[in-house]
Amino acid sequence: MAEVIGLSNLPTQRARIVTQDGGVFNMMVCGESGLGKTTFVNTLFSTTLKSTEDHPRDNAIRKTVRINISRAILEESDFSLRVNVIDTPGFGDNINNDKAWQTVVDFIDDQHDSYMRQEQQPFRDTKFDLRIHAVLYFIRPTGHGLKPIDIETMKRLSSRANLIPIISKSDTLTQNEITEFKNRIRQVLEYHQIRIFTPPLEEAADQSNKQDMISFEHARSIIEAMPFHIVGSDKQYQNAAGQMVTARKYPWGLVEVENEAHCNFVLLRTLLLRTYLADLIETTNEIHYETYRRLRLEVGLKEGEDQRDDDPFIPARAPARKLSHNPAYKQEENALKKYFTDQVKAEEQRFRQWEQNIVTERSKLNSDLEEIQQKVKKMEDQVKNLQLKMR
Ligand SMILES: Nc1nc2c(ncn2[C@@H]2O[C@H](COP(=O)(O)OP(=O)(O)OP(=O)(O)O)[C@@H](O)[C@H]2O)c(=O)[nH]1
Ligand SMILES: [Mg+2]
Repeated sequence: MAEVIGLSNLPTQRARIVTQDGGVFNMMVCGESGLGKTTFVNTLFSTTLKSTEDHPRDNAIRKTVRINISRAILEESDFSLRVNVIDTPGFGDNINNDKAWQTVVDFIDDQHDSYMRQEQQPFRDTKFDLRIHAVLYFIRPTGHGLKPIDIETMKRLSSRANLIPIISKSDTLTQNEITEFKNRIRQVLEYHQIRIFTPPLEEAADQSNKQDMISFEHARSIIEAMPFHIVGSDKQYQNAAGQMVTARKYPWGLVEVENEAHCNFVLLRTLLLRTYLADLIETTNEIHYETYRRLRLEVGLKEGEDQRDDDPFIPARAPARKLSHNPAYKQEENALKKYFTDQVKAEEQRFRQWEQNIVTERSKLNSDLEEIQQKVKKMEDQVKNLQLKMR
C-alpha cells in the first residue's frame, strides 16, 4: 500500500493556498504514442489516488485516441484535494508529424482562455478551472537523444505550463545508460533554452534549521534527478521481502515502481502531490496564466497582425477553435453554460416578478382613482341637488 503522501504536513500557509479554490490540481501527460502515459496514470491511481469514477479495469490498455480526463480525490486526515489527470493521445509514428503538438497546446491555451472569460463575467465566484498545473512530457528511452518533435513540443509546452520531462519505461535501460541519457537531455534542453520546472533552492539560507536543510536536500535531489526516469505497471507481484508491490517482472527479477533504487516514480509523485504542489499551482496562475492573459490582451489591440503564429514560445492569437469539439471537456463547457443560463433565468424571473408587481400596483391605483372619481361625482351631484333646492 502507498505510503502517506503527507499533504497535511504542508506548512499551513501553503495548505491554505491549495485549499482556497476548493483545492484542484490539474496535470497532463503527453508525448509519443506507446510510451506508457496511460499506464502511468493508472499506476498513479492505483498507488495513490482514489478515483471518483469507475475505471473500466481493462487489462489490455488501448491506444488513447482522444483527450481523456480522469478525476480523483486525494484524501489525507482532514485534507482533501481534487486531482484531474488529463491523458492525451500520443503523437503518431507517421512521417507527417507536423504540428503533432497542436492538440495538447490548444488544450492548454483553451483552459487559460476559458478562465480569462470567466474572470470577465459579472458572476465571478464559481470558476471552472482546468488550467494545467504540470505537464509530464514522456521521452522515448532510446538512450540517444531527443527527436526534433520532442524539442519542438517541449518548447511550446514550457512557455505555457510547468514542464516536467520524463524518461519513460526506464526498465529497458541500464543504470549507466540512464545517467548518460539524462546528461544528454539536460544539455539539449539548455541549448534550446527550454525551461523545465525547477524547485526553488534559495530557501536553505538558514543552515541551522533542520527543516530548511531537509527541503534543500529534497530540492537538490529533484534537480539532480531531472529528467525523471520512471516505470509504470498495473500489475502486482511479491518481491524478495515477501511484500506485494506494483512492478514489472523480468526473468532476473522485479523492477519495482515504488522502489527509489529502481526509478524516480516516488520522487515524482512526492513533487507533484506534496512538496511542490502549491508551487505548481501558484506559478501556473502567476506566471503562465498571466503571460497568456497579457499576450492575448496585447495582441488583441493589434488585431490583424499575424506575425506571431510561427513563434513556438507565444500562445495562439485567439482561439479560433471551438471549445466544444472535444467531448472530454464538453461536460465542463455544458456545466458552465448551464450555470450562466440559470443565472440569467433567475434574473429574468426576478425582473418579471417586479414587472408583475408594478402592473398589480397600477391597476390597484387605477381602481382607487376610479372610486375617488365616483365619489367626487356623487358629491358634485349632491351639491347640484342642494343648489336646486335652495333656489
Ligand atoms: N517496459 C515497460 N513497458 C511499459 C511501461 N509502461 C507501459 N508499458 C507498456 O507500453 C505499452 C503502451 O503503454 P500505454 O500506456 O498504452 O502507452 P501510451 O503512452 O498511453 O500510448 P498512446 O495512448 O498510444 O499514446 C503497454 O503495453 C504497456 O504495458 C514501462 O514502464 N516499462
Ligand atoms: Mg494512452
